[in-house]
Amino acid sequence: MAYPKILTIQDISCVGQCSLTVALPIISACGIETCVLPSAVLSTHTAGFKGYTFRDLTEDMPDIRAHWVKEGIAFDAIYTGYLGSTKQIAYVEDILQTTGKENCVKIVDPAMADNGNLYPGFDAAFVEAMKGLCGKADYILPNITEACFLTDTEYKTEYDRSYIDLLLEKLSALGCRNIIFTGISYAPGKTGVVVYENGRYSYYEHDKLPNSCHGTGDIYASAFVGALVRGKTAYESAKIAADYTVECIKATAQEENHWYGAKFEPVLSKLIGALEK
Ligand code: PXL
Repeated sequence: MAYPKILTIQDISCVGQCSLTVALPIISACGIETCVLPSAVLSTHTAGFKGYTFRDLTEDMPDIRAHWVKEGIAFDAIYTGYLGSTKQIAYVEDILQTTGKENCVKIVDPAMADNGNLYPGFDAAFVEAMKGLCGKADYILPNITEACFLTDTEYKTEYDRSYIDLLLEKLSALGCRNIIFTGISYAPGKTGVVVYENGRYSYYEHDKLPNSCHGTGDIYASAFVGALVRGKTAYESAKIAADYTVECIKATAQEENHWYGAKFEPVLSKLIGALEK
């Protein structure tokens, strides 16, 4: 791709270092023109802040899509994250179908759950709709909780390879060809990412840091998308994104007042450096 143009659809959490405030700078830093479609505007993200505002932008989507189609605007890749409503998922499917160039790469991060629970505001109907969206993607990036909701499987914190294989099989049955399965830990002190491409399994393992930060799923997915659209393989992109996310968590360590997100900005140069290799 000469000068790729990507669309990312996810919320603006005005404060909180997640979603669009992470995806836009990270993908832009990868040298890619990044267009945005906000799914909702929140005063903060929903994980830890109380009393946040939530402006649902679902009903703006059809007109925005229609304008783009009229203008002949089309994207080389479309990457979706946190979406604002169940109804919106149908509009997003329409956007995937009508605003992607030929061979448009479709990446869906089913950002809806973590640590065994759905995020506030999501319900079974949202999960059902998300299963359909995942089936239309070239790549999905679930964590274990999201994989369990998408496949009606019991959530476990202790597991072995057979549990992960079962989840991969069930996710494939939704129609997802390539699965980037994040936060998979087979050994104490280690974690990693499974890259499952057309039934082929590979695994990139790295140290698990003692601290964890909110928003690292969005950092990971954005870096993965940036590397993939820059022409790296899925495995290389998964590795680059994992190494970058580790750097972001390290940069945030020992900061009690920075519990709401990860300091991804000071280490952006490391991501850019990895892309040049
Ligand atoms: O990082 C995922 C995310 C995105 N957007 C909003 C969220 C969350 C996770 O809690 O609340 C609004």
